[in-house]
Amino acid sequence: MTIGIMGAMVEEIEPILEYYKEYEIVEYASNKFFIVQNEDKKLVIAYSKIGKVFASITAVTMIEKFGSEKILFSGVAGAINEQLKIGDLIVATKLCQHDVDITAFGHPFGYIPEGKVFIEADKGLIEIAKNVSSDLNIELKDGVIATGDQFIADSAKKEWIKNNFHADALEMEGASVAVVCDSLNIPFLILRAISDSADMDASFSFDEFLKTSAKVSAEFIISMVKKL
Ligand code: OS5
Repeated sequence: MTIGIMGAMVEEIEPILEYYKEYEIVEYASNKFFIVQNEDKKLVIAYSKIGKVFASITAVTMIEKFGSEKILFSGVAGAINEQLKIGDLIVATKLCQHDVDITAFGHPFGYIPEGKVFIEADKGLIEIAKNVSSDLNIELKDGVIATGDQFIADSAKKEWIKNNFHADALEMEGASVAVVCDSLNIPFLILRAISDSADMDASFSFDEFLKTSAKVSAEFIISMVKKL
């Protein structure tokens, strides 16, 4: 089985590459893909670069060029739900694009004709994540993740996203990976560990906790791969 594992920033995949140690590097579409042969599984690991467009390119490439049959995303996120603290893990049950706005034509925020506001993640992969969390006694929350091409560092913007989409966390790539995988019928899971609270302190918190929170998420993904 071929599994795609992606992050947006190098810090989000570095702990995974350090764990597997040996890989072949294939350069394609202005990106590097790290290929690991792990017993019976082939892993295709990459960081996309930040945002929905780069994440979409990477997800499509993992599927169409490298034959990934499942996609796992590992990274960090800003918390919306006040119960989510720095380092806490959240797996997306469904994802939306908070920056899509064609409301001038009477559509709801986040809606594109012939698309959907929310895309559900694969229930089987979420179930495996829950089993890993209980086996390892690691707390794993689930909830709605909102994605947009904006680093949110403003309580009013965060509140708007919370009220419109009932989102628990926000980031800049997950929903685009969801759109790609949903369109191509590929099961996917979006896992994030909290790096900040998307408020006025977000950039400082992000800089402080990017590496540690990214590692929390990456280590969980490594445990999940063993169960696939
Ligand atoms: O990938 C982006 C989304 N990530 C999740 C996230 C988030 N998203 C939105 N709002 C928040 N409050 C969020 N908290 C966590 C994280 C990431 C955010 S964008 C960070 C950009 C930081 C940066 N800019 N330049 N560099 C780093 C240096 C650099 C230089 C060369 C190559 C790459 C990076």
